[in-house]
Amino acid sequence: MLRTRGKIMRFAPLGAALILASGVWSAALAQEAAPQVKGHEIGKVPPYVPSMTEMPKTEQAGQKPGSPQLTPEEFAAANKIFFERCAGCHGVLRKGATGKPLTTDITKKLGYEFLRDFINYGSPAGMPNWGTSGQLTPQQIDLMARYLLNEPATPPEFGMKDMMATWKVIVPVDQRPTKKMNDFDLDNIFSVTLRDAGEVALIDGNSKKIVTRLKTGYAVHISRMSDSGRYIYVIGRDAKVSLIDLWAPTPNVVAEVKVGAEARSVDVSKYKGYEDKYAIAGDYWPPQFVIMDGPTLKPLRIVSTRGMSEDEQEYIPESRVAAIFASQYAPEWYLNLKERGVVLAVDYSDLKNLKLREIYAERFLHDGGFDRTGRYLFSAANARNAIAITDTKTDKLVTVIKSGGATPHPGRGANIIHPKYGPVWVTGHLGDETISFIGTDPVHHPKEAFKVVQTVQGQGGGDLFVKSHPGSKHLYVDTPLNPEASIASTVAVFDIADLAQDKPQYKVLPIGEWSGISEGMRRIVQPEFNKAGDEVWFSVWNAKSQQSAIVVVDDKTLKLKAVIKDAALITPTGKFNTNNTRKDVY
Ligand code: DHE
Repeated sequence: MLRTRGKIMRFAPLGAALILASGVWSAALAQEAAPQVKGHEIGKVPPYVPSMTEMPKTEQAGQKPGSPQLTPEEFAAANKIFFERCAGCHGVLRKGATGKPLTTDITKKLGYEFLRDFINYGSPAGMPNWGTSGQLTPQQIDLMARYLLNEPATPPEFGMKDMMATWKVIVPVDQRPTKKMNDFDLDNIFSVTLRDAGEVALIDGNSKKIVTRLKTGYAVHISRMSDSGRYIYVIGRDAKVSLIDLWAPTPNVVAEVKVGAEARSVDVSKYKGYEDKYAIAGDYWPPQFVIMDGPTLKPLRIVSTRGMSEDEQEYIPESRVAAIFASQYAPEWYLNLKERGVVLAVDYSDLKNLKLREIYAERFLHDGGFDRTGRYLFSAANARNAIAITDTKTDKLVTVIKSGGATPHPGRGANIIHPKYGPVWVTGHLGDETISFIGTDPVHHPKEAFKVVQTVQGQGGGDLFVKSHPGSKHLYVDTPLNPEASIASTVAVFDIADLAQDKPQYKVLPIGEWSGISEGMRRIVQPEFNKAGDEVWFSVWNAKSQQSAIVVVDDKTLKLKAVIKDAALITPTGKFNTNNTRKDVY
């Protein structure tokens, strides 16, 4: 199937999750929104809507006169719904992030009826229709509207004592193998997130067989590799970090620790002399990061990320740690601090006298990746439709540019050599069909450097990840969150040479159909190359109760190569090839 231009699919409901609350959730908006509330129907809430999947223990805030009274049982029930369904967008403290602020000065102005209807029907700007989609009952909606008229509850902090209470070394370092004890090609293992099973499956990239499945954190999210390639660090949304030893006869979890109530990111020290020494995890709640001993996960140093926003320089009590990147130039990590819009450089060479450098970038930073040289870091401020570029050699912001589309969502992005513009870093967009190419080479392509040099159209909105490989002549663009099943279950592939044209064609790979699965949305998510760069793996992501799979495509011929199916492959999403993750190949 060839298409010149994708169907333009504005991506209202899901883009919601990442649409910025631009400060004040004003009365004007409320008035405008009210008539649209009724009759606005959207599909089931998609899996991308952020959620606090594990409810932190919270105290009921003091009820003020004039606020609807909630019994302790009602408060507990409402709190659970809020943390599971709402806090990811609106923030734990309800100050707004990707969703509108819901502090009582605002909710009281909006009033009970407006809140009730808004929760019920959702909004075209992205609030899910919790009532009409059948996910919340009318009683629950009534409860949530009353809950929002009360002061927010603050979940507790999570300091060293709490962490130490959860820290377990399952196999002490001196009882671990001193050499590799198996025959697996450890450079070509895929650590596959089985999201709703709270497990990762390690799949041998050569035989395509499941080596083992390991219990990890709840709603497990990403895997990262130690610099030596021996250990995999996995983080769950419940902030549990699991350390997997690939040298064991059958790779196993050798240590674990819970570093907060909610987290999304983990990484390792990669600078010369610090290989495998430290790990770092970034929390959503409490807003902080934790530096751990690499081989045991013993928490060593916790740093709060609360502080001032980069723009108005107002205090932000909830500034979540989104993506983390390890520098090759210095013993440093770069952290995207979401709500503050700060790229934080953390120098790990001296944990006692920790050096932090705050780079003011753009608010609502989320994911991102390096250019192919590893020098320039591209961080997506998705709710601001912007990309902040940091020079990790000089530790300075290069610039912030508009991404060219709505809600950039690169994952790590993709690096290709553009036939006209030289080395470029690529991002797709959650909110529309735009794929943007940004020049990355100020030496040989100074005119193009750090500018969007081209935008092309893919299949539609709902893209999460783009991917290429130095050995590939293709660029893959997924669209798992597009509401149309025909787009969500397929992937667009551009021939890089065709980008020389103004309107390059792309091929559509029917991955969902190739999987042989006929049920469900068959969302195709996260292209990932094998070590050799000649195969691309795609997850066919269905609901927990349905069959899912991994489909492997031959990168040269774009033909189906293999389908990996197993009853245990429950909701596979991210797949982290050990070599490519370790060496930042994307
Ligand atoms: Fe992710 C990366 C946060 C939902 C799959 N996701 C990231 C990163 C962040 C993030 C901050 C970058 C980490 C890094 O590089 O250090 N993700 C969030 C959320 O806050 C969000 C929107 C909502 C939530 O409640 O968690 C969210 N993410 C999802 C999903 O629903 C996905 C599609 C399926 C899943 O397994 O949860 C998903 N996120 C991924 C993947 C990556 C990722 C596969 C890593 C991409 C890579 O190539 O490195």
